[in-house]
Amino acid sequence: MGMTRRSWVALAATLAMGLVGGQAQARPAVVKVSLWDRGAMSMAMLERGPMMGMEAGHMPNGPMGISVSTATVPAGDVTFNVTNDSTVMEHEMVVSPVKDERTPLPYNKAAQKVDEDAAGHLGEVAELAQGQKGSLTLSMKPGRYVLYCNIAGHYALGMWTLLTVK
Ligand SMILES: [Cu+2]
Repeated sequence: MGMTRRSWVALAATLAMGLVGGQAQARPAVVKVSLWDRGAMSMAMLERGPMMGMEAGHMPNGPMGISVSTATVPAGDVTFNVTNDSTVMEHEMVVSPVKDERTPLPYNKAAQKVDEDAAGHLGEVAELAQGQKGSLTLSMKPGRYVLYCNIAGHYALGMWTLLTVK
């Protein structure tokens, strides 16, 4: 039974290093990302409703969206495990930095897409068919980021969410 005094000391040292050594974390933080929609009629909302882009100042509540397992992750390597949970259409996930949540992302109205180059494109899991999965790992600095789907019309229909890196 029982641990020796020596092993208790070793255990305590390991725990202390775990608490202090946040930067030395070996594994990337993981964010599970679900891309979803409310079915084939979701796109019909585009002509009817207001644009539900980021500048609205609140989280979107549209016919399609992006859900994350955590909205805050530690700085360093972050892995996004993305699933397109739609049964009817393609989605994707693009990552861009956010300076101010109330400033609209650069948007091309004719194309109905965020201007990824102007917004600052950090990485993406592009064009997943329904049911498909994809993964992306980024080295992330502290700050705010937006995850969005940039298939035409989807951002405006509320397909985005915010992520904080601390
Ligand atoms: Cu989409």
